[in-house]
Amino acid sequence: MKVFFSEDHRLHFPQAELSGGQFVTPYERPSRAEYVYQRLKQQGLRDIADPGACDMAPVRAMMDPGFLAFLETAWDQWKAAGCAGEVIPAAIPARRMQMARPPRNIDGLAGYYCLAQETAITGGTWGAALSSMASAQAAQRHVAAGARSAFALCRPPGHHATADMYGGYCFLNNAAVVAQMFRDQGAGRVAVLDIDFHHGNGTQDIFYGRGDVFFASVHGAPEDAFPYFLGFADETGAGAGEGTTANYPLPPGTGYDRWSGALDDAIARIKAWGAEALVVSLGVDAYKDDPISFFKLDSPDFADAGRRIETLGLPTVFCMEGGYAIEAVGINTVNVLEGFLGA
Ligand code: 6XA
Ligand code: ZN
Repeated sequence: MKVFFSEDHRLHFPQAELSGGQFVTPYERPSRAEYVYQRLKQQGLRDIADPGACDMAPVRAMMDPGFLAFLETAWDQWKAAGCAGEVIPAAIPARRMQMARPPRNIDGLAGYYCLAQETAITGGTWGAALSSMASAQAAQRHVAAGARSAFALCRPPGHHATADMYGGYCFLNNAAVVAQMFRDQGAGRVAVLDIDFHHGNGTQDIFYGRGDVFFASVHGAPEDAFPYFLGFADETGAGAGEGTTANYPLPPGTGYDRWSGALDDAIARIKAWGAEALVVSLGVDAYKDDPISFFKLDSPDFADAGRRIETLGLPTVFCMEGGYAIEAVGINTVNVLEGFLGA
């Protein structure tokens, strides 16, 4: 399986993440990607290429122009306003406030485009987000050219980002752009299968009203887990998209038996629906020792999950999402890929 990976992910490493009322070193840190990279090489997955530049056309076609301009200039605006630290807005529009008027003030503007305040923007964030997207796009092109599968070692991750909001460590939704690229190139029906511990609210939101992209997610129940406000089982799509969203929220302590039952159901739904290409949002934070999650998967379970995903028989792009048990992130991620490959 060919891997796409850009060293530019290192450009994004905020000093601070807001967690439990404290600023801590971000869980989403560069060493995560380094561990995956090392493990890939160790296991003989050595066909690793730099993706080159991000193609902005599919990004611009999907994302809100004001949001993209904000991400690109947020750091400079923040510095110009005399702010000393990293970009973390104080206020986010809440119930009954105006959503149609982006503020001029950069603190207000950041709040306008933010969905969760743990995620800081730095001078390197935009470049890293573009490099992450570039890896996803290169993986998609590789599969579109005939390969059965490819792995985009994306960092920062993407599945929480909507067309106009960042947060949950995500800025640009890599998986959503990959799905749309398959559609643009002629696939009639594309599925996104999100196995990250957290609900892929951004991907769901982008495709919620559409009948051509199926979104399935197995995740920590929103009553108990970030992103808290989306990912319930009764969210099934709207309008033309009715029936093309499938959520499997699961409670604290969920182990592989129950988790894999949900995965099997999601796979069956995708198969019955008739997807022609598959994008996997590959987070490994369902791992038992993940510091911010509450499922109980063990390392061999990830290989088994990869085997099950393979049974769909579809052209498949894997996009890296979360996973924070640093050393195990490499093992668990590569286990999914090896399971898929039947290794
Ligand atoms: C921050 C939780 C962010 C979760 C990020 C993640 N309070 N998403 O791993 O998949
Ligand atoms: Zn996650």
